[in-house]
Formats: sequence, C-alpha cells, structure tokens
Amino acid sequence: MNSTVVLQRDGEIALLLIDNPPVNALSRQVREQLLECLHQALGDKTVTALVIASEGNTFVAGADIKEFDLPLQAPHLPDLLAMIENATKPVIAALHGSVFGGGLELALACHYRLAEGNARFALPEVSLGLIPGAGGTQRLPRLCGALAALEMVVGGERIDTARALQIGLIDKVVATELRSSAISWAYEVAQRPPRRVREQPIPAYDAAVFNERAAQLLSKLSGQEAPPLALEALQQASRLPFEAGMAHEREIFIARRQSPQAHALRHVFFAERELAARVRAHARSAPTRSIETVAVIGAGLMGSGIALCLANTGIPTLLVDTQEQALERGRLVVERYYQGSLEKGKLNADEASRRTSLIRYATTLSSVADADLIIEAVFEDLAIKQEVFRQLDQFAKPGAILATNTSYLDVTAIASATSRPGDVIGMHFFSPAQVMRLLEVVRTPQVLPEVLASVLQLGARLGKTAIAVGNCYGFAGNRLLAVREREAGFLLEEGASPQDVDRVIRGFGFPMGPFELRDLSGVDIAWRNRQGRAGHLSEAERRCDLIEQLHAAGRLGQKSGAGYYRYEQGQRRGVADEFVSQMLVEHRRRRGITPRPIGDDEILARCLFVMINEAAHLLEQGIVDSVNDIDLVWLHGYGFPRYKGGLLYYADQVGLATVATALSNWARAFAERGIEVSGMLQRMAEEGRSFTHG
Ligand code: T1G
Repeated sequence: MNSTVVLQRDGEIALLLIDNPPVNALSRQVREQLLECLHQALGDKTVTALVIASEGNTFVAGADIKEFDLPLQAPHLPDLLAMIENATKPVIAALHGSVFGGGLELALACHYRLAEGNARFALPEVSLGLIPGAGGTQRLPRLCGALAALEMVVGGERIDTARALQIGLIDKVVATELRSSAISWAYEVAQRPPRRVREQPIPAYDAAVFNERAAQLLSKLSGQEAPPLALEALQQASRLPFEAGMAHEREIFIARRQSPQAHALRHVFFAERELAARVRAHARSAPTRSIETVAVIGAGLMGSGIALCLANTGIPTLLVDTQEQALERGRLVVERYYQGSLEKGKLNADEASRRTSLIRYATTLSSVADADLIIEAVFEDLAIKQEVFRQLDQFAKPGAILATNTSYLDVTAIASATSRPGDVIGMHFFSPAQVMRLLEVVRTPQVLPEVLASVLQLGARLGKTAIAVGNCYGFAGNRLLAVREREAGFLLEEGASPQDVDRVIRGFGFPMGPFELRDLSGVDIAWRNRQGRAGHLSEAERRCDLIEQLHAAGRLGQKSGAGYYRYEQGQRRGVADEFVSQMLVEHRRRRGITPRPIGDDEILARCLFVMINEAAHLLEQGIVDSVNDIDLVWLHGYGFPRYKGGLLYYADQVGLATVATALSNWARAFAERGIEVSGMLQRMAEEGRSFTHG
C-alpha cells in the first residue's frame, strides 16, 4: 500500500506529512496511516513535539466524500482527533490551501495552528447536506466564539488568514517556509503543556444577537435540512459537556450521511467536477485561439454585465454602443458596480480602480478591429443581430471569434450573415452576467473545433459553468423553461390560478414560480417570442393567448406595474389582481373550458414532467452531451434547488416509470398541444433504467 502519511524527524520534532493527492482527503487509508504515525511519534520518548502538515497545494480539504456512500469505517476521525488533542506532547498544525471540513477539524484538535498567507478555512458540510462530524460544532465555538462559529458551521462561511487570526482560529501566519516555521515553533513549545481547545469554555456571547443572526441565515437556506441541525449541534455546545456535545454532533452527522438531500448534494458535487473535467478535455481537444482582448457590442444590462465579468477576470474589454446615451448608462453601471464592491470591502481601492480601467468605451463598430473575441449583446431581434454581424464581419480581424449572446435565436442564421460562419458561436450568459455561473456555449454545425474549444476554455477562465449545447430554439435551459411556462399556461386555462402554480413551484425549492418569473423578465419578451414563433405554435398553444391578452392590456410585468400580478409602488412581490382572475374566467368561457380545482401534486407533476420529457428530447437530439449538462444548466442558471440534485436526478428519484405513466396518461392532451412524449424516456422506463445510473 503506498504511503499517504509519512513520519519524518527533525531532531526531537516529529513531522507527520499527509500526502493523498489531489486534496489530501482523509480517506480510510490516510486515517489508518495517520493513526500509526501518531502512535509511533507519541510513543517515542525522543520526540518532544509533533507537526502535522500536508504535501501538495492544500492541507487536508476534508473527509473523503467518495467514502460517504460506504459504511462508516474505523479508525473514525473523531477518535483520531481525540488522540491528537489528548496527547501529552504539543501538536502543531501547519496549514495551507483549503483547510476545509475534516481538515479544519483536524487543525482544531491540534494545540497550535500556523498558516501560510494563502490559506482559507471553511466547514462546508452543510453544502453537502451534512453537519461537521468530527468536532467542528464543539471546538470551533470554544476557540473562536459562538458568533464566528455560527457563520462557518451554519452559514458555510469561507474565511482567509486575516479573519482566522482575528477570531483566534490560527495563532500565526507566515509568508513562506511554512514547514520549517512550524518545526521551529515546535521546538519553542515543546516544553509547554498542550493547549486543548476542548478545555476552553465558550466565551460569553449575546444570545439575542446569536439567535437573530441564526434566524437570518436559516431564512436564506430554507428547504435545506442540514443547516438547522448544524445550528442545533452548535447550540448544544453551550449546554452540554464536551463529550456529550461530541456524541450529539456525531449522532446527527451519521444520520445526515444517508439522507436524500446529502445524496443529492454529493451527486451535484461530482457532476460539477465531471463537467469541468469534460470541458478541460474538450478545450484540449483542439488548438485554441488566444483570447486576450474582448469587445462587447451593446451596453445594456447584458452587455455591461458581460463586460464586468471579463474585467473581473482581468481581460481588457471594449464596450461598444452606437447610442451615446446607452454607452453612458453602461459606463455608469460599471462605475457603480466597482464603487459598490469597494464600499462593501469586496475589493480594495487599487483593485477596484484597476478593474474599472480594464473597460474602455467606444461608439463605433470599427473599434473592434483588434479584439480577439467580440460578444454581441444587442436587442433580441434576428434581423438586428444579423446586421450587426454583417458589420462585424467587415471590421473584425481575421481569426477573431464572433459570439452572440442571444438567448433563443438561431445562431446558424446569425452566422450566415458573415463570411466566416466557422468563427461564429453562441455565448448565452445569464443575467446578471457578472453573477450567474451558467454559460451556454452554443455550437452550430459550421463552428470550427478550435473556436468551440477556445470559448469553453474562456468560460472556465471566467469561473463559469460553461456547457456546450446544440443550436435549437432556446438551446437547453430556455427550451426547458419554455415548456414549463407553456404547461403552466395550460394549467391556468384548466382552472389553476397564477398564485397556486407559483406557490407550488416555489414550494418545490425554486426561487420563484413561472408567472412571477415572467413578470420579472417581461410579458413583452414572451409576447415577442410568441410573435416570432407564430408558425411553430400548435393550435392549443396559439389559443392559450394569455400573454397576448396581458400585452394588449399594457400589463408587461414588473416593468409596467402589472402583469400576471399587480405590483404596488416599489414592491417586487406582486399581489393577486382581479383583472387576471376576470381575464381567466372570460378566457375559459370563450374556450368552452369548465374550470376544475387542480391539486398541488398535479401542478408540480405537470410542470416538472414536461421538462423531464423535453430534457429526454434534448438528449435524443444531441443538443446536450450528458445528463449532467441538463442538471447543471438548471442548477446554475435557473435556481433548481441544489439539494434536489438536478432535474434528471430528481426524475430518477420519482422513478421513470412514474414519469412515463403520467406522460402517457396526458398523451391525448399532449397530442392536441403538439407535445410528443419521448420514446427514449418510455424505453428507459420499460427497461427499468435511470438517467443518472444509465
Ligand atoms: N473528498 C474526495 N474527493 C475530493 C474532495 C473530498 N473532500 N474534494 C475534492 N475532491 C476531488 C474532486 O472530486 C476532484 O476529483 C479533485 O479532488 C479536485 O477537486 C468529517 C464530513 C478543495 C476547494 O467539502 O471544495 O470533511 O474530478 O476540481 O477546484 O466533518 O475540491 O479530479 O477526480 O474541486 O482545486 C468537506 C470539497 C468534506 C471540500 C479544491 N470538504 N472540495 O478545488 O479542485 S465533508 C469539502 C472542494 C467533511 C467532516 C466532514 C474543492 C477544493 P477529480 P476540484 P479545486
């Protein structure tokens, strides 16, 4: 068995080096070998102090997540940490990189903690549906106080060495020479008695402040089961003796490991890394073009957001708008954004100024001549975009990549307006572009492999979840959004209210329901989409003309103070409006539909199962390469609740047989509405297969 923990000596100091790439996860082998080395070092009379450090670019980043689906295996981490803490010789933790989860708990069990400047500290267990399971909820409040512990244990806060020093999590920071500094320090403390965190009382704190902050945190994490349980374990630390607190924490942790939410969150964790590995491989599959300067065409909400995204990555960007006022508005958005980052302490003055100056402005398309990549973000109209691309084709240098930020339109049709369709690609950012992680990279049949590889690589550089998708109406994300909104409209025709549908979808875990979302993004956007696709709508879709009725009444959503809901002055949350109720009554009467009460289960099934069906079509048609793509598109672009694992992960939890049966029960209505049930989905159901396990 290869060594994942080695014991070295520096005179009377024992150095225990953990070497388990890539992140020094505390696998069973690491725990076994760490135990062995601890016995050896603690039992050796010539050893007066110990240092625990890690090879590679990070200290232990946590327990081994890959083991969580296995039964618990000795040696158990809490026991190992108790052995360290109870040692009669001082143990120093030498910390660098991502000191997360079990790695931080290991550091807390040591008697002294020394960190390199770049180290970061977190207890991300709640983001995996767990709670810390090796003393994090019991030792952290003792060492750093209940309030600091609350932010990390329940809020999942990630802190740097400055903050770690401030709250007493670490004792010292060194710029370099971490290991030799730790060894020198070990000589100094060798004769001192060990400082055991467990023996420290929790410093007094204001319970009212604690409880108020805890409530705030939990309100932002609604639907997740782990945060309240992590809070409970943390609160017990103040009420129970240490050992009892540890036992309570361990009991909760063990129960959480096999919870459906923990399974779902583990699935997402690995799905994100599978996608990242696939994108890296894809980006390596072709020679990439260097993208050092970018021009963005259109200084509206999306254009300025994309420019911010690029500047935040350090890429010089030219923001172009032929309308001087629009350009000025874009400039203001940029300046206000960085002023805000400065005021919130997210950036220091130099960095805010540096990034602001990375963005330059111009009013002529000819100014894009030097750009390696040009991203068009003008009005969502095909003819307008084609005209912009005709001009870009004149001004862009040979080899420049021309990208459109369209969210629905045919990228091939846009590319056909140029003499270089191989250089044209879709880069569908999500608003706000500087925040949302998803980037759909839309490939056309003509796009050159190196153009696709270059843009995927840029996506990763921007910190985006960049997903290659095929060119179709709505690509992947918006195509699923469109079928959900269409089905929601049919539900209104049949008797549901907008508030019923939105309540059910929000209750599932989405940030908002389809009608709240439509009011936010604009009834006029939907109206224009329906106008543009009139020839593609089925008769039933065409007759379900609620959008046209709202549009005709000037109800464009939040922007006009009313849409499906009415918005009081300054209110973002709408209220039910008699106009809409009346509109639906008359619409149903005109359509000869007798309204019926529609239960929550049917609302949820209808909205989600049509999406699952459409996702199966996306896979069948090769619009996406993988099940993970579908799940991550909706997790990172549309707020699918992460603790439900993703749309197709959820489909597997429901059971494809259940989904297929429901879809076949709706087949008649589907036929009238032009909705085709996926043959692949039906076959998978018959064969007892699943999306996530094949
Ligand atoms: N266990 C197993 N594998 C892990 C892992 C872990 N904890 N963390 C990362 N990996 C794998 C990952 O799957 C990928 O594998 C490779 O390492 C590189 O990861 C007891 C119970 C540390 C910030 O939640 O946040 O401790 O794809 O691409 O971008 O109370 O990894 O190459 O095959 O993310 O440089 C708590 C999770 C666990 C940390 C590095 N710890 N990891 O980011 O690399 S629960 C975490 C991260 C726990 C205790 C509880 C990041 C990173 P592959 P990567 P990166």
